[in-house]
Amino acid sequence: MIKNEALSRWVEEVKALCEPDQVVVCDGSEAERDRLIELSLRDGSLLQVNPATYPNSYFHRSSPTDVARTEHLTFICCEKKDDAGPTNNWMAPDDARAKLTPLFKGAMKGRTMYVVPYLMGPVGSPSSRVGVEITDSAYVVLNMRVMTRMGAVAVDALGDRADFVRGLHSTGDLSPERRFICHFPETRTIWSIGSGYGGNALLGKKCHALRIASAQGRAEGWMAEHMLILGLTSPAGETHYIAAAFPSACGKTNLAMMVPSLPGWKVTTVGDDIAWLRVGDDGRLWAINPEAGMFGVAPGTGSKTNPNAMASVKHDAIFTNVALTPSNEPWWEGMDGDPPETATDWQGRPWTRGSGEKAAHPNSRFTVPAKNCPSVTADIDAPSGVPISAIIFGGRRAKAAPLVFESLDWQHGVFVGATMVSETTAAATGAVGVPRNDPMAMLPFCGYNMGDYFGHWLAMGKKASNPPKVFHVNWFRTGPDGKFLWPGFGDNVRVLKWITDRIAGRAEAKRTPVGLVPTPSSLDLSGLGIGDEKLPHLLDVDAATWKAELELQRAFLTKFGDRLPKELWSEHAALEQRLSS
Ligand code: GTP
Ligand code: SPV
Ligand code: MN
Repeated sequence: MIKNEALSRWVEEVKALCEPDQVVVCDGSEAERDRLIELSLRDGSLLQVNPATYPNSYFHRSSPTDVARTEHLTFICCEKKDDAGPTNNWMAPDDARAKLTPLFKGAMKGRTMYVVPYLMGPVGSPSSRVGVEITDSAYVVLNMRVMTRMGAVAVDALGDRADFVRGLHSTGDLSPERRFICHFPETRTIWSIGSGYGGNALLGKKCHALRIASAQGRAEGWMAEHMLILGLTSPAGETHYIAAAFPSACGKTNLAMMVPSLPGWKVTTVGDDIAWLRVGDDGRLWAINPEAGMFGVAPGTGSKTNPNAMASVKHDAIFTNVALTPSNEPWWEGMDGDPPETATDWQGRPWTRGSGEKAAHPNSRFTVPAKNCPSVTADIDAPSGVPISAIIFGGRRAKAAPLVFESLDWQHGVFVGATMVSETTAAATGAVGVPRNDPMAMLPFCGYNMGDYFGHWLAMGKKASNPPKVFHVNWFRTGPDGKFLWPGFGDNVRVLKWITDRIAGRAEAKRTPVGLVPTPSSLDLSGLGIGDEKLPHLLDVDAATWKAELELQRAFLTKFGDRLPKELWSEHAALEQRLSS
């Protein structure tokens, strides 16, 4: 059944280890989907949501202790600890295998072992890569077939080569005590056990397309980044592609499919979470989206904030840990209209409006094919990808970072990305709202030493004769009342407009120590009514705040010792100088 020899050998090895009752090699067909759904409805791992209003859509409730990525249980297992660097958890490969082998031994007894070949990236693209995930979860297979190009198409792309990424996954007993997400970048292998949650279990996504791919990209001269990709077309018909790196639950999906509030502007979606970038013959950076679906944050998603996401979830969706209304429709905080009087909460308990409890888990998610999204275009399947005009870094920060600023050049842009800070969110277990360094939004996802990673960014800028301009945004600055100063969502186009105007040399900017911020008149705020009062707060670069920031940056960069490129210390010194002059 499996023609590829290397794959067939590996499947036999895993079978001997995990001892499943049966092995199913997935082909990605509709018939296979129907079978998996039927089976999941029967064992209760899926419920059908109201087929009249949400055709072909299902609901999954996870174990209550398995609702987000677990960064403290995620490891980079390379031979030398220094190669994982100070920001990753490290385990020696032999130790990791010794620890996890007993957990996988017999783990699939009484279960089916699914072999899931998948292609990351457009069919026929030189940038695309093949992986195979072996899993004992039908929910994982159903999600992988949405999130990747799965089955026969991947087998074809692989041919008889042996260089596919090997991902072994078992839900084990779902105990956080026996949960490990281990990455072996040197052998391009992933071992994940004890979780069924997205980023821990859909191994094509964060494990392959970011942690393994970032290491592979460094070796091969390309980049794997936690970035959305969008196309922005002005009323005059000028199109720019923009890639933006924001940490988890900080607005990538929303920006990627935004409906602009400015008349005549149009946004198209290429990707909402991950970008693979390479230097094109023209010296520009070109990006593909390795994924084929979206695994989006549900809470906060409504027709006002994100109409394209609302349209996307109306059919062929999988909902995880949302609430269900009495009419069996999905519901979450921030959805349209009044909350229902009563609902079943994400843990299956009765819920009433006014109980003060959240009905949906803050990290509840929807899984949908990218093609469900009205703003997705054929660009997503373009083998060449799209040429990137601007890279935007962004964080969730109540203070410090202004609405937008432009970096002075590529090297300064790399420094801006490397010193990004953002408040933690529900996308990972642990406290929410705590500011932390999250370089390039890759802190949890870089598969090697981040000092070397910054060096790779600098090298890519040298390799590209025409690199994108680099910006930083912050949609989450708050005023004295603790409320967001910026309306966000569709109004973010006003910032994108300024960015493309800067690229075209049309917009004015004011020099500040951190970079170039818009002059008040260069931002199109027409019809917004936030002008005189809020704008100064939004654009303010406070010297005292940034001097404190400088010390936090120093402490963070020091961690990398001599693995930190000296250029970043030069940028730090230059910022210090600009702040004191
Ligand atoms: P991951 O899938 O975890 O990588 O998240 P993401 O970066 O794609 O974030 P997403 O777009 O799903 O947004 C996360 C949360 O932030 C949601 O609750 C959104 O409603 C909210 N959000 C997104 N954009 C904005 C914005 O411009 N302003 C405000 N105030 N909230 C936003
Ligand atoms: C994130 O946490 O950044 C996500 C969701 O995009 S997950 O796939 O779980 O990583
Ligand atoms: Mn993400």
